[in-house]
Order: sequence, then structure tokens, then C-alpha cells
Amino acid sequence: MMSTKWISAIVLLQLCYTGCGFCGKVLVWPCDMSPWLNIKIILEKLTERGHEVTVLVSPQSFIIDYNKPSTLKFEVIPMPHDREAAEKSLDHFLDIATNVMPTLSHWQSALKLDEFLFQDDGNFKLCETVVYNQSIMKKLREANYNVMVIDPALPCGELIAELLGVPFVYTVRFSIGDTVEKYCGKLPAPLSYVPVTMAALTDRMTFLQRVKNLMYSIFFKFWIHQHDNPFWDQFYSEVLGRPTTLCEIMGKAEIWLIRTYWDFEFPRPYLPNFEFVGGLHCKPAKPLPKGMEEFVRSSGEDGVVVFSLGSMVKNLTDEKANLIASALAQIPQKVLWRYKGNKPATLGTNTRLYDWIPQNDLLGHPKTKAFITHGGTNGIYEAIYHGVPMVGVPLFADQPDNIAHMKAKGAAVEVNINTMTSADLLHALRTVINEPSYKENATRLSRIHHDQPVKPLDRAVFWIEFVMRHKGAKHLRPASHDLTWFQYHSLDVIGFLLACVATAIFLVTKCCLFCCRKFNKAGKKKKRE
Ligand SMILES: *[C@@H]1O[C@H](CO)[C@@H](O)[C@H](O)[C@H]1NC(C)=O
Ligand SMILES: *[C@@H]1O[C@H](CO)[C@@H](O)[C@H](O)[C@H]1NC(C)=O
Ligand SMILES: CC(=O)N[C@H]1CO[C@H](CO)[C@@H](O)[C@@H]1O
Repeated sequence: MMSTKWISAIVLLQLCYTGCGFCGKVLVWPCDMSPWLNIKIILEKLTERGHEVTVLVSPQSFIIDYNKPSTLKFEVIPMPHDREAAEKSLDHFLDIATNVMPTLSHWQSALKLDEFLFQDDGNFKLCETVVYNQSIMKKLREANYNVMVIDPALPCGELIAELLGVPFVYTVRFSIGDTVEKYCGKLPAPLSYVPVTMAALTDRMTFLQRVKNLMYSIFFKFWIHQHDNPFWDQFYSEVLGRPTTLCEIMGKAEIWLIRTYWDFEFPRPYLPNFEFVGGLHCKPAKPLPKGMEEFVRSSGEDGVVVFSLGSMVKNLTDEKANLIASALAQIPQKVLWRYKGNKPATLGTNTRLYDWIPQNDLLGHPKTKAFITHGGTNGIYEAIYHGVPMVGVPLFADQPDNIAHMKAKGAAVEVNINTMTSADLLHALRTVINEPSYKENATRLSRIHHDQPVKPLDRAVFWIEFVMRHKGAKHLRPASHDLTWFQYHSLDVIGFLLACVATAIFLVTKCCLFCCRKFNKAGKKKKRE
């Protein structure tokens, strides 16, 4: 009796130790909106394992709810702010994102996104407030953090890490045209088969698509990247008191946690400090709320369709909403539509509107036949996890790309929200629901997703803890970071070899000419004699 008690006490103690083998302090520079929903899962897991997690948060945040009780600590940046103005500007962005960006070509849409993200000085003010406030910086320095977890969607996190001398881990979905991963992280991306993000291409490109891919890459590098960076280069140099660039500091990331995996990505080269942890937020479905479960059950054999344009998009134009509702009214399935706008006049009796839906639980429900989605990465991964085929109505940012990936893998049909008619949407829905290949392909992706040696969340946590334990992951850092661009492409070597060849050719011709002349002279002499 006594001994079993002892044994369980020892086991308990050991469990504590494995959870808490190295309890560290984590500082987080997050990105508001949907990226937060993903990173939060990692942070909560870290606190569960005994680490202390502090999130540096802007008072303007919308999704990061720093007032709610949580296992995470929040350090609200003292900054004058105007809630109303912020909400107005967010509404403006969402309006453009929903109603204007889908009408633009991919590069114009990228420019527009860049305008909103980088040419808006909200983030810069936030950054200035932190790095120039001696009392905040002193407090952060004295806390002795072991690692920073940073979302590099907007600059600043890496500057704080550099000032504090703390190693940092990035968590990234994408940067416009992969410029950050490619030029700051040195991720190789051969343009012949690695499509540039925001061009909505796949890994199998025709000649003209490869032309497009290259043109987009040049455009993103020399237009967007080169346009936005000088401002930050100067600011970073000023703050650090030495000439540097944004890219150089970003390149110091120890580990890059990428929010995709090979169920979604096309096979491509990557580096040992890049870890693909897509779908880490996915969980088995929980039971639905009672009323919703009854509605889903009432669909019988036909099943249900889940429809959401994500956590950000609230309202469509009345015209668009009516068009969508009338298509939905014509399918035998029941539809659960997350929508906050006015109730469309053409709404069918099979369709219910919700302010909020438990999306993951619905996608995991056996009655769910299809998912109509804007193609945000979080939602796509929930569909992959549960093996649900999709109808994609991409709006902006990486969404057209995400849908292009799912289309190429045979798990989705795309509809252009700008030009679609009711019949187009209806046709897409019927295709995805009635043609078995879509369900089969979605199920195949789901199987690939579930069959991993270590779960994505555990891998993400492992690498963050690894960086804490070893004060970095320098053994994974490629030497390309220390080369100039012409050394990286071996242009200096090619130049040298070309010079050698040219010299050799020059010498040989000179010799030949010399010999010929000698020979000629000798010949002439003989003739004269
Ligand atoms: C610096 O931050 C502290 C809080 O840590 C705040 O009380 C103070 O007002 C800030 N100073 C400036 C100049 O913003
Ligand atoms: C969406 O709602 C906002 C605020 O309620 C409004 O300003 C905007 O015009 C609406 N957009 C559309 C397309 O109806
Ligand atoms: C891209 C892809 O793998 N598509 C597959 C979808 O499913 C059908 C039927 O199972 C296959 O024939 C396709 O190759």
C-alpha cells in the first residue's frame, strides 16, 4: 500500500519535471487578427509546460483580448490611442479587402495590401514607443527572457530581441512574394517550380506561367521589398547605433516556424532551421451546441454545408449577399452561414445565419459535406484536418494562393467572388458535393496530415524550448547569411573563371599571331633569297 503511494508520488514528480524540465521565460511580439489565433495555441501550450509567457500587446488590438483572464501575461504598450478611429480604419480595410481587392489583378492586390500594412505608420509608432521608452526597455531587460516568439508580419519584434540580446523564433505564414523568407531567411526558391506567394500559381507551370512567376518575383523584390525596407533600415540603424538593415536583423531568427505542411505545400527545397508546422491549432471536433446539433441532424442524408468568410469579414454588399443566398437556397443540404450583415431577402429555409460558429467542431461533424471558405490558412487547415472538400471564394492576401494549392491537390473548386453568378456558385457546390474525387482527395490530405511522426504543435514547442535550452540554434544556420549576393550566386567565381578563359584565349591568339608573323617573315626571307 505504502509503496504504491510512493511510486505514484514519484511518477507525479517526474511528470512535473518532464513538463517543467526547463522552465523559461518567453516574450512574444504578436500580430493581431487571425495570425494570433494560431500563435496563441503555441503560447498556451508553453504555459501548460510551465513556462512564463509575456505578450507585448498594442492597446489597439482587436482579436488579442488582453483584458480577459488568461494563463498568458500581457504587457500593454503605453500608447495614446483612439479606439473609434482604429475601428473605422479597420472597417475601411475590410471594406477594401472584401469589395475591392478581389476585383484587382494579383499584383495590384499585393500593392494594395502592402499600402495598408507597411505604409500605415501605426506599427511604426508602436515600435518607437517601445524601443525609446527607457522604463519599458529596462523592465524587459531585467526580466531576462530566454527566447522571443515573433510574428514578422510587421517589423519591430526582431529589433526588440536584438536590443535585449535574446534569441528569437519566427512564426510565419507568408510575406508578400516570400521576400522575407527568401532574402532575409535565405530560403532557396527556384522560380521554375516554386511559385511566388500572391501569384496564385502552382508547382507545375507552363512556360508563360513561369514567365509570370519570374516577373512577379522581380516585381516583389524591386518594387515592394526595396520600397518598404529603406525606411526600416534607417530606423533600425538609428536605434542600434550602427549601420544595419531590417533584413540583416530578421536573418538572425534561430528557427522559422512556417504555418503550412506538405499536405498543403508543393514539395520544395528548405533549410534545416525552417520547420513546417501547419495545422497546429487543429483539434478533434467537440459536440455542437444543442440547437445547432438539432439543425445539423435535421439535414438527414443530404448533410450540411458550412460557410464562413473568416473572422474579419463582416458584411458583403446586399447584391452579393442575395446572390449567394439564392444559390444556397437551391441545394438539398442545410447551410450554416457565419454572417453579420443584413439578412439577405433571398435567404432559403435551408440556410441559417450565425454571428459565430464553432467552425472546427462543425467541420469535424460527420454530416458536413462541404466548406465554403475565403481560404484563410487557419480555416483551410481545419478542413484538411477533418477531410472536408472546399469551395474557395478568395478575397485577398494569401487566400488566392491557398485556394490555388487546394485546387491543385484536387480538394477544392474556386469561384471568383467578384464575377460569380448564382449559377456559378451553385455549380461549384454541386461539383464538390457530388463528385466523389473531391472528398477522396480531401480525405487523402487529411490522412497525410494525421500521419506525422511528431504532431505540429509538439514540434513548434520543441524548437522554441530547444532555442531556450541552447540559447539559439546556430548549428542550423546556413553560411549563406555571411555572403554578399554576388558571392551567393557565385558571380565572383564565374567572373574570375571567365577572366581566366579570356586571358587564356588572349594569350593563345597573341602567341598564334606572333608565330604566324615569325613564320611569314621567315617565308618572305626565303622567297627573297
Ligand atoms: C514609458 O512606459 C511607462 C510604463 O512602463 C509609462 O508609464 C511611461 O509613461 C512611458 N513613457 C513615455 C515617455 O511614454
Ligand atoms: C459594411 O458595414 C460598414 C459598417 O457597418 C459600412 O460602413 C460599409 O459600407 C458596409 N459595406 C458594405 C459593402 O455594405
Ligand atoms: C491532384 C490529385 O491528386 N487529384 C486526385 C483526386 O482524386 C482523383 C480520384 O481519386 C484522382 O484521380 C486525382 O488524381
